[in-house]
Amino acid sequence: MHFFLLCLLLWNLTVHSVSGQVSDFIIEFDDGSIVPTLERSEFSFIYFYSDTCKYCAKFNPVFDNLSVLFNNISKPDAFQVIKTNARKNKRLSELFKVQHYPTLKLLEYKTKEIFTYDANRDLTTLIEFLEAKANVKPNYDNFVSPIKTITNSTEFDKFVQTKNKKNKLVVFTGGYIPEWRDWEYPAHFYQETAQSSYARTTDFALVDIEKFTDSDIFARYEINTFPSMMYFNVKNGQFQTYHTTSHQIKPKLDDKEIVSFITGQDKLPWFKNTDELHNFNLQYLEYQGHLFQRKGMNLKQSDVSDGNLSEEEQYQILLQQIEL
Ligand SMILES: *[C@@H]1O[C@H](CO)[C@@H](O)[C@H](O)[C@H]1NC(C)=O
Ligand SMILES: *[C@@H]1O[C@H](CO)[C@@H](O)[C@H](O)[C@H]1NC(C)=O
Ligand SMILES: *[C@@H]1O[C@H](CO)[C@@H](O)[C@H](O)[C@H]1NC(C)=O
Ligand SMILES: CC(=O)N[C@H]1CO[C@H](CO)[C@@H](O)[C@@H]1O
Repeated sequence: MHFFLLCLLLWNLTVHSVSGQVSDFIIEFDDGSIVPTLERSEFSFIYFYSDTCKYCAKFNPVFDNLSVLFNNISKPDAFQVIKTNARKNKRLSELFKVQHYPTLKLLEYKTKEIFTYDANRDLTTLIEFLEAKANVKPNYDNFVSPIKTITNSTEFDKFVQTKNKKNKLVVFTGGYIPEWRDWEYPAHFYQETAQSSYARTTDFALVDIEKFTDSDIFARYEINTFPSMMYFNVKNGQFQTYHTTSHQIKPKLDDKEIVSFITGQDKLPWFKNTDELHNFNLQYLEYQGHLFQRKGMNLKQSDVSDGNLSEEEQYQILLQQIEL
């Protein structure tokens, strides 16, 4: 009996801490609650959806993010993001002449002015629209990112050594790299990857190199190109590196690269310790590694002419030299 109660209690706690969060911000109304819902906000951004529409399914995560960023903000009577199942609740959709789903409309309650939103349904464009039309700003404090931000080497060691049955991915990047400028955004590809099914096996972290306070891990793991990443296996402590040094020529670091890295599709070597990593890197340094630093990919740009060889040609030469 006691055991059963304990299980029930734990189950409740788990359910609340995991899935309670986003739903706290979602406001849904039906035909019976149109007036009280609409009258409490100066502006309402209304999402008309149906259960079976494909584009609604695609838009739902964006709507969730939007609700997290805008609902329950410091002036709750100024603006709200709300939704209604328009197939089941026809009163408002008939009034608003909604013919297909998803339909998004912004209502100004006092003036009864209605804007139909027909631009891209991505978060960035939506936020710009709402800032311009309803004069509201997203509240990023509402969004709880699963990505840990690491600012010093002590924190880094603590993170990678956390024993919780999950591997650890750390991305090293900086705000000066365009694709990483808005990584804190809920819809950034890194945030999405960290919230995807890979979250079951991997903990995600980020080192913003412009805010890092020491250089220990950069020296220890020979990290000198950005963006780059490392992956730590929780079971045996071994790790892999991705583009952390200039000989690992990679064009970019996006969600596809992250996924193929953590799923082992890249077939990169595992290192047991930093000596192994150092020896691995050494074989490249002995050969003309400086020739293989390429503009735009490394922190330091090489001033040595590359003789106009393509990236692939240079890499092939490099591989041949190593085999000698
Ligand atoms: C929304 O605001 C109310 C009142 O300030 C507060 O009690 C509630 O916890 C808030 N909800 C969320 C999800 O922040
Ligand atoms: C590292 O960062 C953590 C979190 O910001 C901080 O508590 C800690 O004091 C820092 N340690 C050092 C050695 O700077
Ligand atoms: C190499 O590139 C430079 C500048 O882009 C060009 O002037 C030169 O003719 C090229 N050399 C060869 C061998 O293609
Ligand atoms: C609260 C939140 O951030 N929700 C969603 C944001 O968008 C991503 C992907 O689009 C979803 O995975 C999140 O659940």
